[in-house]
Amino acid sequence: MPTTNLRYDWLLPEVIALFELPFFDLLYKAQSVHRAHFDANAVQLSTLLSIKTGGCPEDCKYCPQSVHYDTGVNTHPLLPIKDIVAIAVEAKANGASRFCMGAAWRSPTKKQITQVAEMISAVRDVGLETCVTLGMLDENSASKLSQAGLDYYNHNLDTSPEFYGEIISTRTYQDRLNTLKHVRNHHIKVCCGGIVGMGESRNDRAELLKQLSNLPEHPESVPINMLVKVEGTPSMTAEGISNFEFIRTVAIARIMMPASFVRLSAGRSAMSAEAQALCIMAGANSVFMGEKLLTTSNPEVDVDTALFSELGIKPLLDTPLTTPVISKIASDK
Ligand code: SAM
Ligand code: DTB
Ligand code: SF4
Repeated sequence: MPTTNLRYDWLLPEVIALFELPFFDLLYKAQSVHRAHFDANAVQLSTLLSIKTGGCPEDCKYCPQSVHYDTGVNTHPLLPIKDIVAIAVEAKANGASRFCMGAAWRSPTKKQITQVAEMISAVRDVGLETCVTLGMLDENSASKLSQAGLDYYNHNLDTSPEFYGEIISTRTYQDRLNTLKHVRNHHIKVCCGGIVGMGESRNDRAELLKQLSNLPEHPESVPINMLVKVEGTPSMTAEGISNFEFIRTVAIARIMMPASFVRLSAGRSAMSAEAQALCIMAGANSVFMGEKLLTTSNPEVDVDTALFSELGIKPLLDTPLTTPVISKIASDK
């Protein structure tokens, strides 16, 4: 069992120094940390479903679901529970261990929380872990979701506090931190990360990672999203980052939050198999499996299965080495 002392006191210059390491020194460091905490040949698989799409009143500049931008997204109200269960059953058959449901809301109403609570119970009955991302939560909503048996709540910090105002004006960084606090208070695991490639600087990426790792507890799951550029969103014209810079960001997330699952999240469709393999080598050990994220595309299941098979990677049930590892080989199914 690793005897890691998790750190919550990272300073920005230390994070910048990691970014400035020679690429292979950084990868070696990240792989070493990864191997000390996880099976380096196993990746946790989550499946994502948009249960309510579009029409969101927030103005996140990257998001195709905001009402502020004309993106032609196919909007729909909350899906019926039977449709959700059918998709969850298929996700399980494809090897997913967690089912994540996203709704384009600023903050769910009491009625919406009751509806989502029923969905959580139904998906748990399928035998999957549950994660939802519904926007801002107050204490009461977090409590209701916890009672329904929710495993994870996804709510991202997205970027640094300094760059944040360039991306979102309808809610503050502090609003996000408050939601994370409410989720923690009700013992729901936290899934919290960000997006890169939105025109932010390396300092902003470093500051995002510093904010995440200096939270009172590290998020159990840290999604690192590469911006998916969607026509009609203001971020369409943002200056992106190279795959190497993305891989560095993943590696540093692994080093700073050694016991957390780091998810190679949005953006895989535009990445080569080799770039994805380097992300996994750098310590990414979770992906979204299934051909769609919320509204944009993700690699086909067959393509992912072939890639994981080529790399000798097994699907992992969400269990770090600190407790007995149970990995499931897809071919056992
Ligand atoms: N409305 C909820 C919220 O913002 O908390 C939940 C859904 S929202 C789509 C979840 C996360 O998806 C965002 O915080 C952002 O990090 C990520 N995301 C949204 N659009 C994206 C895009 N075009 N590219 C990459 N990541 C994106
Ligand atoms: C997260 O950090 N990434 C996922 C999930 N949490 C909900 C969402 C990615 C969305 C990509 C754009 C889209 O498909 O609409
Ligand atoms: Fe709404 Fe979430 Fe999209 Fe922001 S990221 S516009 S809150 S759905």
